[in-house]
Amino acid sequence: MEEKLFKTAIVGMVGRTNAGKSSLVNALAGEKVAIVSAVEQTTRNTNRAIVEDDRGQLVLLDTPGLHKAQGNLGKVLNAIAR
Ligand SMILES: Nc1nc2c(ncn2[C@@H]2O[C@H](COP(=O)(O)OP(=O)(O)O)[C@@H](O)[C@H]2O)c(=O)[nH]1
Ligand SMILES: [Mg+2]
Repeated sequence: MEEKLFKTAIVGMVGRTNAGKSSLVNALAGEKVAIVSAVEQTTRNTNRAIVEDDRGQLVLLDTPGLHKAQGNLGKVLNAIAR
């Protein structure tokens, strides 16, 4: 029996707010899986997108990103990203 190597990687998107993380995830996925917005802190949970081709698989985790938390929403979003 032939054994085939399956490559997979998990990629965390942890750039600053409004850096274009969700836009990149959507572009790589080829469809809209994450909300893109000029309003900061629109991504409030960790969206997952899976991109596959014959080289392997990427699991993209789009997070709210890390930022200097001001108030409770910011703290919760940082915790989700971490
Ligand atoms: N000029 C420019 N704007 C971008 C680019 N990528 C995303 N944006 C815009 O930047 C804003 C924030 O994008 P988003 O993907 O939501 O950023 P996130 O907060 O890091 O997820 C949106 O208004 C996007 O349309 C880019 O490559 N160039
Ligand atoms: Mg986002």
